[in-house]
Amino acid sequence: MTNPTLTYFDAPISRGEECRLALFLAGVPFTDERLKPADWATRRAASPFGALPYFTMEGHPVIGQSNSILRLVGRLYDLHPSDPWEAARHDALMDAVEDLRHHMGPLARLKDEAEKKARREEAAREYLPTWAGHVERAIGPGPFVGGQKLQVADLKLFVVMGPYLKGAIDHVPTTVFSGAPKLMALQAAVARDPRVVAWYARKG
Ligand SMILES: N[C@@H](CCC(=O)N[C@@H](CS)C(=O)NCC(=O)O)C(=O)O
Repeated sequence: MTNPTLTYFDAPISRGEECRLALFLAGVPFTDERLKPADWATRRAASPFGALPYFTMEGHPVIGQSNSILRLVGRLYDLHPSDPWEAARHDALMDAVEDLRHHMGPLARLKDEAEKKARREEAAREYLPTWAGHVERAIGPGPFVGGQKLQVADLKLFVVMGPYLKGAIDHVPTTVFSGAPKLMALQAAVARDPRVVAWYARKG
């Protein structure tokens, strides 16, 4: 049996990185397939949903959609709740991360720099703090979504927050989520998990 493969762009970010982290934390040996843009152009048509990431395991259909991959890995390797209601609470937070990406992604692609600045500043005042407030109320006692256990929903929240906290999103201050202390604590708890530290040390 060959190792499963996670296919994504050659970048330590976003939907692909959260799936890689989930597989690494699960202790699953996997092929970390990283595509260059030119490779993607030739692979897109054959990929599920015409998008990355996707997950390939011998004997099973290819799985697309980051949240479906995370739920699958979580169920297979005990990183997602088995109770349906608790799982739905985690799923809702993972869907909320996708909401954020769908709101902010188009702003990154704006060609007019003045418009991009204005729209991102507006998001920093309104959308992002409001989003963080909703997530904050859904987290529970913490530090993780499921209490003491780090699971795939935590990885997704951790990955989406990274570029904002590093100041990589121009015109959005690094304090944009500071009004959500439980969310900030969750991000910090994931960052210091020894397996997460090991993943980033391994990547150099
Ligand atoms: N709903 C999908 C969205 C996938 C998506 O938009 N992926 C982006 C990368 S993060 C992509 O494939 N972009 C390249 C393209 O659309 O050609 C998911 O959660 O996986």
